[in-house]
Amino acid sequence: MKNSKEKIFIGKARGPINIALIKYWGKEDEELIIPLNNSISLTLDTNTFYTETKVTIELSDNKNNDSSLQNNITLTINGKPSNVTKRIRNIFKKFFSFDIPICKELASTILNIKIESINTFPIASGCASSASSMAALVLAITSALKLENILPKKELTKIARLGSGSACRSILGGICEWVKGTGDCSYAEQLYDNNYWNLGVKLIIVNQKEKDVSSSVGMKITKETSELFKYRINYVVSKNLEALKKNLKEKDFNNFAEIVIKDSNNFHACCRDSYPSINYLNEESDFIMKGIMILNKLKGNNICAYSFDAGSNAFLIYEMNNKNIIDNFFNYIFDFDHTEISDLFKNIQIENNENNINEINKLKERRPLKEKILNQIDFILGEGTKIIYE
Ligand code: 2P0
Repeated sequence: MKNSKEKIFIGKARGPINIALIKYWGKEDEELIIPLNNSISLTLDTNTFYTETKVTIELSDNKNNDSSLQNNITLTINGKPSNVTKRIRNIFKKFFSFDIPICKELASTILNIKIESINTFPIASGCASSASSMAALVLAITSALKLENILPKKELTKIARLGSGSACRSILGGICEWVKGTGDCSYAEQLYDNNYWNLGVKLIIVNQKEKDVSSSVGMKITKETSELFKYRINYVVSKNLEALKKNLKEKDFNNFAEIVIKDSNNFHACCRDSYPSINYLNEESDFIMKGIMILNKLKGNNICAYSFDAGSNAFLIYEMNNKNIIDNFFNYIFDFDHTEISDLFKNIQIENNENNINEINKLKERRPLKEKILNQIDFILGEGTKIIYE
């Protein structure tokens, strides 16, 4: 301890969002954040949407050696002071519990800890801000304590889980599974890296407001009240997990998209079935779902999947070679460009006949006001949370 008087520990990391293909909803253990089911997700790139977190750990001047005194932790998000939650404290506690010299040393010291976080997206709008921020925090602490070559990735996913369940999947890149496990042995693992399958993801933002019911509260209500949810946990999820893994292995996009769409639908049906009923979706979400179902039907196979987290913003998933078709189709039905319908059919390679024209024009008549479509962001798969060395 004598030498550490001079020490100051600084680390920085950038964390991505992830979109669940098979959703996590419901906890077996609230405190340890153990889920009721395994989930699978895509980790997105950090070009536009990310959380960047800097952690500074300093020894406190407080001479009082009473170990019951809590460390002084401050948090700012985009420059504004924010609440330091019990979950954040649990993350630090976990780091200080390891049988590693620096961890043991800090565990017996009173510390001043500063967390400075910046994120680039609307908080609490179903854009997984807690996942990217908790993953970034865990890697920033790892870097500050120089533990990146000591703690295995699997351990880091377990720590991130304590901050927010879905954060464990954001630690890793590509396509990940959060394995429910037992006791404290719940972790995420990579199924495939980000180069395995050339998938793109488009996020269509139709709402930036904070959601009425947080995910943590929502999943508790669903678990306690929804009969349909019992069926999801006992039957639907395991069936979807197995099918999705097969589709991933075979890169079978047609069936992959069907499972992704059905799991999103099933999750939102369980929310609706809760008492009181929870609805994360809105009219614009419905329009986007309908649009994708019509596009897939006219194409004769699924080229685009949709998935909605606990929010009304749509995540569209497609193979990159079909990205232009999806762009053209949505630009047309949202009325964002002045394409003639005959040109649209050429662009999206669909037969230009009366039935198809009617179907698309009927859909377009129901389009949301342009100002309801707030933003569209294109992603590819990313590499997971990265330490930033300065
Ligand atoms: C998911 N969601 O798998 C699901 C789908 C939302 C819908 O994980 O209480 O913020 O921190 O563990 O991780 C959102 O829940 O909840 C979420 P906590 P979290 O991505």
